[in-house]
Amino acid sequence: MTDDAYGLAKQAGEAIRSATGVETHDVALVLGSGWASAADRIGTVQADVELSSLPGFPPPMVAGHRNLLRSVRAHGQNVLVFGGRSHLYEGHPASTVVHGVRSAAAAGCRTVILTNAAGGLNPAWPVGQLVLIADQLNLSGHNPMTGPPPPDDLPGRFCDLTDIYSPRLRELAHGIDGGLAEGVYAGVLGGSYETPAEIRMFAAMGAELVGMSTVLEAIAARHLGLEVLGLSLVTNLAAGLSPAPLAHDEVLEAAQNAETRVVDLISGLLAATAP
Ligand code: 8IG
Repeated sequence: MTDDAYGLAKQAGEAIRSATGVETHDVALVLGSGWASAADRIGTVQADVELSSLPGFPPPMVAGHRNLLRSVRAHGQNVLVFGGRSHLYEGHPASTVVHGVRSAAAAGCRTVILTNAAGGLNPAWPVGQLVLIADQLNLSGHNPMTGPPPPDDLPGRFCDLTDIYSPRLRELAHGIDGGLAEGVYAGVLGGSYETPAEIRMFAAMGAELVGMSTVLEAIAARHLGLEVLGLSLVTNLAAGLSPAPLAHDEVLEAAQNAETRVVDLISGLLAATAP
């Protein structure tokens, strides 16, 4: 990634317009692990683009859907679906991690839905629990707003993170799915999972979810004035919390159960936010 991260995102935004043939996208949807199949069912595919063919996106670590950028028409909106994302633990700088969100903004998006799989710290949540991110702890040691200031046509050097996760979108989401929980997401650098002592520390700090993504993207999105919704699927209890290892079929059942709800939730949100 060059020093000119904003310029590169602008180029990628242009490349998205020409590669998809869609002049303006409205909503970006970033898929975390376990979220891929849901996204195939939210609307009509308009175009598929290889993510790594666009300016600023790194070559794929593994081949497959995670390298796919898909333009979907759903509920009167043009949705830009990112099949995968870059993580700090892969060795990417913060500017690369948030490049998708900035490119989506440059392609016209005013809303971003960030999804992830996460460890759960709330003992009341079973595996398969869907959780709206209410707020976050950026414990990654990185921030996408370090480095050269944004160009003059973009918002300035600092940005307010009060209501980083849109209260309006959370309210809409609760109205669509009454079974959604809410919690604070702790975003860590990763590589390793946590020790039980670290999980006790995060719990004392107010975290109910822990994962290795999302927090930098949410900061970059808010900076550019996007409305952000964060959704976590609890796929494991955080270290030290699980009394007994889960049976594999319980996990599969939980994931399957979540899939239909995820499609309904995202479809409902797209319908509710349509212009
Ligand atoms: I899925 O327990 C998933 N991602 N740091 N800790 C961290 N990331 C995660 C976890 C977890 N589960």
